[in-house]
Amino acid sequence: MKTLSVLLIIWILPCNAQTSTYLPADPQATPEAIQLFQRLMELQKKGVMYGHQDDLMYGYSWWYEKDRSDIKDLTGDYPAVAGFELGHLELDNERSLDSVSFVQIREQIKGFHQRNGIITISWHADNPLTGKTAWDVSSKLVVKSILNNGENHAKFNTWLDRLADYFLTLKDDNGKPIPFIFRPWHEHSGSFFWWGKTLCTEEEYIQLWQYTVKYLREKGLHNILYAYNTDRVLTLEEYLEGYPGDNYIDMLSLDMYDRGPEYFGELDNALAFVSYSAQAKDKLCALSECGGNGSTWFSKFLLDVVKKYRVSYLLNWRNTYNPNPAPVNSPFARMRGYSGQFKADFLKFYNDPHTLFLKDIQ
Ligand code: BMA
Repeated sequence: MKTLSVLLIIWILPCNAQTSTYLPADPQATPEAIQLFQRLMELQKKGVMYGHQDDLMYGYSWWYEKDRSDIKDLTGDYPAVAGFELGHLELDNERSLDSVSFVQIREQIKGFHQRNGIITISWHADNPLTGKTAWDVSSKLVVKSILNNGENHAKFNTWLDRLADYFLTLKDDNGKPIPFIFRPWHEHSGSFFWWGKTLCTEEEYIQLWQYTVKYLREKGLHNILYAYNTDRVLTLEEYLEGYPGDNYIDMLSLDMYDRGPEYFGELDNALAFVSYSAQAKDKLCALSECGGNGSTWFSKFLLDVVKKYRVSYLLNWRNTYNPNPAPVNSPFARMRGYSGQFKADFLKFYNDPHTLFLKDIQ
C-alpha cells in the first residue's frame, strides 16, 4: 500500500509541476491574472469557449436590459467570453464609439467576472494625428508621431493615462483587480486601421506594442493578459510580422471572417500554424473574431475546423442594435436575428460537447 502511495505521489507530482509552469508574460502578474492564464490553458484542452462582443450591453432589438443577452435569449446560457470595446475612452467621453456608457461597461465587467466569465477588451482608438476615426488611414506617419520624440507623444500618453485610469477601476467587491484579456492594435496584417501593416514599419508597430504594455505595467496594472492579433493571413511568417515578443504577449489570436468559398481551407491552415506556434511558446490561442452565413456554418464547418486545434475561444462580433432591421444577408451581417436556419444551426453548435458556454466553465 505504502509503495503504491509513493508511486502515486511520484506520478502526480510532475503533472502538477507542469500545470504550474504556465505563467503570463508579466513577471509581476497578480495571482488573479496567473489563475486566469492557467485556467484558460486548462480550458483550452477541454473545448472551445464561445465569445460574443458587447453581449451584455445591447442586442439586436434591446438596449442595456438587466441580465439580458441575445445568446442567453437563444440558448438559455451566456457566452463564456464577453467582449467589451473602449474606443473613445481616450477622448475622455462618457460613451464609446458605439454609444455604450463606460460606467455601464464597468458594471457589466464586474458582474460577469463575479459569474466566473472571461472578459476580453478591444480598443478602436481614434487617429491621434488627424483626429478622425481608427479607420482613417490617410497618413503613414501616425504611429511614428506617437512614439518617443514624435509630435503626438504627449497626447498619446494622455490617452494611455485615461485607459490606465479606467483599467485601475476594474476591481471586484474585495478591491482585487479583475483579470482580463486586452487586444489592442488588432488586425495588424490588414491596412484598414492607422496601425495597420502598410501604415507603419514593422519596427514602429513593435515599439507601439511594447510601449503600450510597459506603460500600463508601470501604472501598476498587472492583471492584464495581452492578445497579439492579425486579420486573415496565409503563413506563419506573415502572422508574426510585427510580433512584439514573448515577454509582452500571452495569447496569439486571429480574426478571420468568411468572405468566400476558400474560407474554411484558409482558416484550417491559419489555425494550424497559430495554435502550434502558441503551444510551442506556452501561450494561448484564440479565433478572436469570426463570422459567416450558411445553414450549417456554425455546427458543421466552423466546428469541424476548430475542433482540430487547441483554441481557447472563438468570438462573434456585436449584434448592432437595430429595432427595425432590414433583411441582411452578407458575411458582415455576422449574426442577425434568431430565426430559421441560423437558430437551429446555432443550437446544434451550442449543444456540441466541444463548445463551452458560461455554465460549462464553472
Ligand atoms: C467594428 C464595427 C463598428 C464598431 C467597431 C467597434 O467592427 O462593428 O461599427 O464601431 O467594430 O465596436
